[in-house]
Amino acid sequence: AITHNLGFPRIGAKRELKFALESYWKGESTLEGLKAVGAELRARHWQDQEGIDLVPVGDFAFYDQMLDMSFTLGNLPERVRGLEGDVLDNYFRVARGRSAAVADADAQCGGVAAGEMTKWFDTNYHYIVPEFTAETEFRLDASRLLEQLAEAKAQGIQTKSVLVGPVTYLALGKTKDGSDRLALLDRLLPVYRELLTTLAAQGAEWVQIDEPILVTELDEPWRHAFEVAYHELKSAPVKLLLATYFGTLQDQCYLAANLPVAGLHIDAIRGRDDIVPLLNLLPSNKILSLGVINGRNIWKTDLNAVLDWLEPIQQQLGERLWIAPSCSLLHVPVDLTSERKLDGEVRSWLAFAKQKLEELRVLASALNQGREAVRSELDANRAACEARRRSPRVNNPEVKAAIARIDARLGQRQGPYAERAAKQAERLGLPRFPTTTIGSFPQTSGIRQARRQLKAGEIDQAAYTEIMRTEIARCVREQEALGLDVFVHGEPERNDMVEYFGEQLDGYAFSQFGWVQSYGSRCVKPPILFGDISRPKAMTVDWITYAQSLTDKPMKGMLTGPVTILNWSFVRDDQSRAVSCRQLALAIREEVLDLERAGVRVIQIDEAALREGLPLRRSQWGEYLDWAVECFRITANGVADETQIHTHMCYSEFNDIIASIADMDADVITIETSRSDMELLDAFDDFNYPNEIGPGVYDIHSPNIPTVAHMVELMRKAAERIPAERLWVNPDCGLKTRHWNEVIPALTNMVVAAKTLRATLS
Ligand code: THG
Ligand code: ZN
Repeated sequence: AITHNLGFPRIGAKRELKFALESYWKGESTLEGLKAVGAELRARHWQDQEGIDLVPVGDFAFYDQMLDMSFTLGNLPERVRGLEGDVLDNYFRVARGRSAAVADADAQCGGVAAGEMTKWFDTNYHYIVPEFTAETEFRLDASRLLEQLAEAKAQGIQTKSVLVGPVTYLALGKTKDGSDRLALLDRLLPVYRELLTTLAAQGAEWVQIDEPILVTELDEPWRHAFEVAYHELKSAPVKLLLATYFGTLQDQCYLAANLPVAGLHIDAIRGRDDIVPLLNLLPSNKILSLGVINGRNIWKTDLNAVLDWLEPIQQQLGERLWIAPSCSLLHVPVDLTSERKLDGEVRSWLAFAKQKLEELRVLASALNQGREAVRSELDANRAACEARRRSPRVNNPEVKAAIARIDARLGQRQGPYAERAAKQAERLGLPRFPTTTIGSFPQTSGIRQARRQLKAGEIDQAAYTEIMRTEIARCVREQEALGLDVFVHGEPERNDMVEYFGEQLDGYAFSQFGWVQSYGSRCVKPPILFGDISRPKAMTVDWITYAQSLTDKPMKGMLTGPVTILNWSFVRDDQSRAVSCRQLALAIREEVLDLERAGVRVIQIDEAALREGLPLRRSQWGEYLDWAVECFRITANGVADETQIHTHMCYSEFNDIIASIADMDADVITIETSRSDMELLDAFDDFNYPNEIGPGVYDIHSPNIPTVAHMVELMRKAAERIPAERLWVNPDCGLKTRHWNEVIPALTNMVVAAKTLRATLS
């Protein structure tokens, strides 16, 4: 079997690309310097993939691979055409808004609006959405791909150029004028063909053309687009490997198997069920590439188990079998050997990008030369997998017993919303249109410095706690001065809302360098959920009770919900997500009850990523939402009627899941609506949302200070749909990425807006 890779992480094992980008954006380094870092990283990453037969070229991007494709296809938004500077500066204008050399690492506009960013399938990676109008024309700029191909060849690499395919490119874009983007296919295909011809002329033999949209439910016009596209491209003088990943082809197997391309790659982890039908359907001249190494998690592959099912396929396909990771390795950290502090036992179960490619080489040797050729590697792998299965660190009988005891009562509040609301009103004594914030206040450089010093051992835990308490006191003081109604402690002690809880739960491990690109230069370090989850001790109670001791206003307890923790972690592959989520739900529930016992009257449980976890296929949404909502209810609903439960969701385009959100039965939900001028509240026209809601009126993603008039206007729109007595006034997300000098005037205006509403709308 031939081995290949679909893509390698580009951020760098020590996040070199991130630091080079941010330095360039701050004006502290030159464009040449940045380009040199890019070239170095490409060269190093090709080196890192040594021993793989076909290595991806063109998977590197300075910001995003979809944006790269837009530039390759000459599809630049009108607003950046003809601006001066290097192409790369224009590229950053689309990626981040404004010009490239503005001294603020935060992505904000000033003149040029940034392209919209959205999630790449069900990953935590975000791409820049291609923009179309009925007039969009495409024009080839192959320079990036040609340069990188030349670089790779000079390095002696056996290449496979990587592109986003035409149908996925169109499907993931948006038209700005309501026209049909599929109508652009005829204009797009000649440019793709020219691109393939150009690559061939420079010696490209294989081109990987990514069409992950094939694992989603496609209607007839989009299926037809695949036929049209690949018949048009078949005459190009290259061999095309059509790559799908992240799911199953199901009833699109026949379509995928019969497109006129040289080979088909499928995700053999998530799309295992497609293999048998494909083996029957695939024409006998085609390559079948099986993605047998999971590109979405950090576990060692059970190599012996894979060989057990792969060997018969190898018998059948012979030379036509290729093997690879399931998808691009963009979604996993680079190198396990960078880790210095990981617990040795957990470490022995893990594989990051480089280790995954090593596994691929072992599999290929076993297939090509027989298992004996790699006996010691296979034995070591078997021992590691068995140790993991049996480890008492993974299996906690008490947690398993608690899961078995879960029943519906656990997720049921004592009284219905109306009764709770009355009791809470009496206890909290809030005005109409109560004001609050979502949880975090600015993460100042002082806070980040203290965290660095603690990690480096320059200050001790007591000194760190003292600095954080000082920050909390500052947040309380500012909120008093602003006149907000429900306070938060500001979360100075938290790095990331998921990592923070992962670090405190048993069953979680965390890495030092396990960064994964989230968008542009921004990364997350997902904690590793490896075992049954339990909470050794209270996690937030001391911070919140300290904050509450400084004020008479109600202080919100602030937690991340189980679904969000799950969706932003590397999770177990040895039990279902639903079971892992229930374990998290029970652990966070204990924290909720501890907060309540400590006298905390309002508890917010964020489910920022609940919507993000939706399966790619709508047919599976119901099942996911059932357990996701159940888990939230287990976490939240054990409290007395007098305790007010809040939740918060980001990117709340949730018209289609509004009933599930109502089922969560939180007393108050705060959502992101400000950017869409309350359009999101359209969902409430057809659905009578029963509880309280805070439609964000301050767009925290922008440095602009919202005016009183604007916020009053937004709330008036909201009041047309939701009774005024159930409305809250708040920003649309946490304030940790903003500066105090933005936050204070914005919140001052927000409080005035609430007072205006009380005076005029009551
Ligand atoms: N946490 C996690 N996942 C997320 C988000 C999050 N996914 C979706 C969304 N939010 C992505 N947004 C961001 C925003 C900012 C950063 C990362 C993802 C960010 N990261 C720092 C960086 O790259 O410098 C690293 C911060 C750190 O030191 O921990 O700024 O909120 N899990
Ligand atoms: Zn948010």
